[in-house]
Amino acid sequence: MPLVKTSKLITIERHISEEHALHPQATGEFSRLLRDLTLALRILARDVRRAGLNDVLGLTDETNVHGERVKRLDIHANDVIIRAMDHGGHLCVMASEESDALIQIPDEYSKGKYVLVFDPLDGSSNIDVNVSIGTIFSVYRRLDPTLTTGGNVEDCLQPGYKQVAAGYAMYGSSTQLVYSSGNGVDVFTFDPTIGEFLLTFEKIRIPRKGKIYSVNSGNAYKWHQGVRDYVAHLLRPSDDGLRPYSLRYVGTMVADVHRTLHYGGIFMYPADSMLPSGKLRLVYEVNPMAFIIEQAGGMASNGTQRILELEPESLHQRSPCFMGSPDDVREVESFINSSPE
Ligand code: P6P
Repeated sequence: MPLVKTSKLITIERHISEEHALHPQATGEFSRLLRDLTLALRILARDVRRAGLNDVLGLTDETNVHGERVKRLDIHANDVIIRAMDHGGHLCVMASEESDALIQIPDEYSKGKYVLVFDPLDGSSNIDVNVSIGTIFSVYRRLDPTLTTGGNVEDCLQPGYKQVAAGYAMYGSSTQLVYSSGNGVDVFTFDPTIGEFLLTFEKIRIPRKGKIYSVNSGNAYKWHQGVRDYVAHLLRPSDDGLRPYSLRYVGTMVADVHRTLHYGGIFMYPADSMLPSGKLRLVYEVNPMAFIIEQAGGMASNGTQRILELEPESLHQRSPCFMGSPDDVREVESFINSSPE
């Protein structure tokens, strides 16, 4: 699918302010929130790129809320985002994969009408082998905009369709920021020589159907029958040449979804007999990525329901996810729904 590569020389700040002009009732507070967030992403782009030289690698002796040993870069990324975002007066509360509890805005700082939830460094298991990792974020309005006090957990547990904006940074061969505030998906590439994110692709549209599926096949023996039947279907050659599909799996959600967004196909992390809700976290991984995929014309499902309509019940809850080209997601849903399990 030819990507709409733009010739315009536009920084993300200019782009956000132009989008802001589309919402005259907006106060500019949202634009300033995104400006602060891109500062944090610039810092993380620098630090991830230099991670090997900064001796920021290696394990800490800590584990996070999920019992996973936390790499020092995870903690650093979490701290950078919190410190960049907690004093701007735009947020009433934050939540992070790396923080067990809510992140309250310190008393000395004013509280705003937005909520930020994020995964500071997705794909941490790939940090040491220089495989792409990323930051995922999502912005909501607080439930009661008349309040000027700190937010609460309900502000962070809104269904994904209420997201005001979402996106991710991918720290790979270059650092790219993929972002949507509900007006389509735009891609910005970081130019470290000038310290700016420059608009690279405008209003990306995902292909209706792809030829790539992305899943950890090592879990196949634990999948529900419908998912096993679907993958077996993808691998059976068809007369029209549309099958077999190719398997591509990085093991960093940001990288696998980024490829799916550009090339089409499907990314999956299904539930299985060991993980009945899958592995990926609904609030700060699955919902923001589902928002991006839908804004690009794709679909995102938990196998039976639209991801963005799920009502989160806890900060760190997990959700099965099937996201990507609409024809591919519909096909896996049909296999799941017609399976006896
Ligand atoms: P598995 C990385 O640890 C992560 O949270 C996601 O970025 C990625 O999609 C998934 O887990 C990979 O999990 O079980 O395939 O290693």
